[in-house]
Amino acid sequence: MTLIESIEIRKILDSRGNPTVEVDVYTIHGFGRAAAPAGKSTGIHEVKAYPPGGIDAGIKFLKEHMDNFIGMDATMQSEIDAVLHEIDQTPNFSRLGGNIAVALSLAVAKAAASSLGMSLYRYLGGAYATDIPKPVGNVLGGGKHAINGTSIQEMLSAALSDSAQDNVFANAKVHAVLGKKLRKRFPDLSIGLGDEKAWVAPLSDEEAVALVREAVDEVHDETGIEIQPALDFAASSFYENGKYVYRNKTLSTEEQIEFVEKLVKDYGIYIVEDPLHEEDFDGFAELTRRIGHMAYVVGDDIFVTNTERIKIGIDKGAANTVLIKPNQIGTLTDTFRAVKLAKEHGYACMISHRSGETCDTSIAHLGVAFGCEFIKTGTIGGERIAKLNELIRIEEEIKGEWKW
Ligand code: 2PG
Ligand code: MG
Repeated sequence: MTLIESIEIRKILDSRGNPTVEVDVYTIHGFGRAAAPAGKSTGIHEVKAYPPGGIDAGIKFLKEHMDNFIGMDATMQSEIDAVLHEIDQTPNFSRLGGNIAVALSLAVAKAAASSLGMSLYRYLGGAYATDIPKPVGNVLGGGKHAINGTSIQEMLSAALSDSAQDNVFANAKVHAVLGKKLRKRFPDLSIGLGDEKAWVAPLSDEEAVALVREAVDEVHDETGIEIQPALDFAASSFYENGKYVYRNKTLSTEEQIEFVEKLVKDYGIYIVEDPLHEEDFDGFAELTRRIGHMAYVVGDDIFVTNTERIKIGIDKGAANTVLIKPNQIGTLTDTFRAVKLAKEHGYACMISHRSGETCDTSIAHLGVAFGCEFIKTGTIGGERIAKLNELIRIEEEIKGEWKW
């Protein structure tokens, strides 16, 4: 029933118009399809998305090794993921490509779930996986995701009610309210959207943070839902020669820590991601000492969903939350191990999309299955709402079963 009969791989478009991979896995009684996303502000320690010859070379490599997977049991996820490592034979998927590995790995899990007649979140998480992560959505930004935006890559809205549906709508409302504010402030400019459909406007970082705080508060007043602002600095992308180079200022590490601390205190920032560059475990630890009691300090590029790097962070007290991106590490099993390690040490987890996406909904299921506290996956846009709407469906299914 769950034996793999055949696998297909193809190139499809992602939300930036670039090629990405989609994998189909057929079992005797089931089918799973998954596509890989693509990062732009990628961490240097992520696995390689594709081998040196690019996406086509990766697809060719998988096709040459496809026989290894045929006849395997799709429910033996860790064995399948071990075969992905075996055929690649490098520590960072530089022959197969992590994006190809992750698409296959996720498609296998979906095929297994489908063969058993189960939803992916239920198959992976079991009967008690009933908590829905709080959605955190990008509403204003810049960095590598937009031309002429803020230096801070993402300013986000985190809606925190008990209803995933209300939260999803609240974040979308913050996006809309912010749009109106920007049009009023810049009547003669056409305000654009970045890669994740967050607004892009000629504001300084401080002005932008203040505006997001205002929008969040307005939507809170209107809906009664608790909503807090969040930031993803993606600080590695503007770290040059030991300094943080903003459009209007250049900061040393100590000054950057002070700046982040001040923003958190002045604007009640609830979540701060990648406030320092990806090798600065000590800086992360110092900042966590200062603000860890009042904010989630999230490691993305510094941890890259990699247990070896998360371990270093745990030992040093760097951050208190791990960003989880399956394609940073290449397989579902490695992703699960990262979540497990984080949770064992009291770290929270935020599962995340990438800036280049497809309509694949896997991360909505993984977020519930793995008990992640947060899911970061935008507020609007087809490839973002695919996941948000899936979250609403999952919530409906869970609430239908759990009447108390
Ligand atoms: C991030 C992500 C997603 P990218 O930095 O957290 O928002 O961006 O996919 O470009 O790495
Ligand atoms: Mg990030």
